[in-house]
Amino acid sequence: MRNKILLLATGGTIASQPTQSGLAPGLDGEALTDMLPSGVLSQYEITVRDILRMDSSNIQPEEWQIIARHVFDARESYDGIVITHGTDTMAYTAAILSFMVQGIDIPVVLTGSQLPIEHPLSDGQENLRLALAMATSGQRGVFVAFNRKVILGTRAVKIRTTGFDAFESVNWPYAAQASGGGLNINPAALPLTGEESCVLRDALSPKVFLMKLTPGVDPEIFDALLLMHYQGIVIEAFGAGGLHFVRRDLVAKLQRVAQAGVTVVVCSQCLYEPSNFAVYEVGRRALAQGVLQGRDMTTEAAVTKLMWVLGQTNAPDAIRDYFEHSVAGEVTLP
Ligand code: ASN
Repeated sequence: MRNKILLLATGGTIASQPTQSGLAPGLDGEALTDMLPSGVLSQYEITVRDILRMDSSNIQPEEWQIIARHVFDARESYDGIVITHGTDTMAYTAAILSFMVQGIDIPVVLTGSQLPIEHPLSDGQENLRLALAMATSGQRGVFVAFNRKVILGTRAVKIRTTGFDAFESVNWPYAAQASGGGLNINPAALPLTGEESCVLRDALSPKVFLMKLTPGVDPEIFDALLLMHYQGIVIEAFGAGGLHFVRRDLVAKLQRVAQAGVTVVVCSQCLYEPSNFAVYEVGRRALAQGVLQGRDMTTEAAVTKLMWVLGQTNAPDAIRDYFEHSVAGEVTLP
């Protein structure tokens, strides 16, 4: 029996065509699957649904909720779901979906390409084939399939603007890799899942700001964020975990931010390895203000997790508890 796959098309470069104003998504999901060889297509029973037609730079929390709803509603009717999506914000969509449909018991696989699928050198067909293979693997969870590698949805980061090797699995092994031996799944890289059934938890707060520190940044920038009613701030701090308090005292400002009820999560500007703000004085002083540690989370996972957590609760203890647990494989705890 052929595997039943739902393909949710959302646009992106894979579906793009040249227009007078530049590349823009034009192809629907049917046109994407038509680009695959008939021998590949004959192995699946694919249902196509065009849910968005956007460059992923335009995909925002409202679109995440649309995608999550489609995934949730379809989960019992298909063996797997493939989502074609632009690469630019695919890692954010993959991370937030991992939180919103946690516990889903089929594979949900995002893919796209660096060149439009109609381009003679496109990576689109290959990525789509990989996504279809992963979608029939029976492995539960949300994944990104790209360039013969499959990455857990909460660990993907886009690292290249044009190279076909556009995504990396950060601080986590690949969930699967395609080779001459077929699709090799790495069970150790799959999310730990309980037996709980999947519930759609798509509430979130879009009022989360990401701040990348630069030496000498003026602490008053936080006052502006308070005035704009931000509820959460992710700080990409320096190295293993530090921020400046000499002359420009970010630590004192964090105290004000905490008093205003804003949740702050600190992580590192370094892409690889965990941060630990308990090591240096410049980090410990921040921790003393009640900030939460992002540890080895990617920025994409930290930002979307904070948005999602703030949609679930506004109780400080409950928020802290979420950050002391892994919801969908996004963090390695000590
Ligand atoms: N701008 C495109 C997008 O994210 C980039 C891509 O898909 N390669 O929609």
